[in-house]
Amino acid sequence: MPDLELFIGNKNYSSWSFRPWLALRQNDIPFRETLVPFEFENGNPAFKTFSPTVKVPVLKDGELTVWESLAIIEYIAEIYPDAGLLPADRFARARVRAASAEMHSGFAAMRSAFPMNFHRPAGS
Ligand SMILES: N[C@@H](CCC(=O)N[C@@H](CS)C(=O)NCC(=O)O)C(=O)O
Repeated sequence: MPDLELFIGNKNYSSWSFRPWLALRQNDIPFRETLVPFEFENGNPAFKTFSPTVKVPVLKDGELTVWESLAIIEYIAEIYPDAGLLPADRFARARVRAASAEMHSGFAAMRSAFPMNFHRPAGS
């Protein structure tokens, strides 16, 4: 039985944290959420205690530590295959992975121009 704990930094600004959080919540997968704020001038020193990269998100499953949002979602998809996080069809799965990897590793200019901020007033 998985024993999942997801470390996240912020639900308003951290789109990386939000990705696995959403995958878990949307599918009613049980997990504990530990929010460790990252708004520190030189990074939050507490991150060193749970994150190999000193970044969030991080997923723990017992003794296992998984970092990187995409790897976390792949792991969740593997332990909860019925959640349908990845398509059953191999070709469709390959296309989903290609698009996810493209988004994950690219679009830097767009991401920096349009950072996530759910509290930003509409139209601003
Ligand atoms: N590629 C990583 C990005 C993780 C990342 O950049 N997380 C940011 C928060 S959104 C972070 O932890 N920043 C803290 C810092 O750099 O000190 C992933 O997909 O998980």
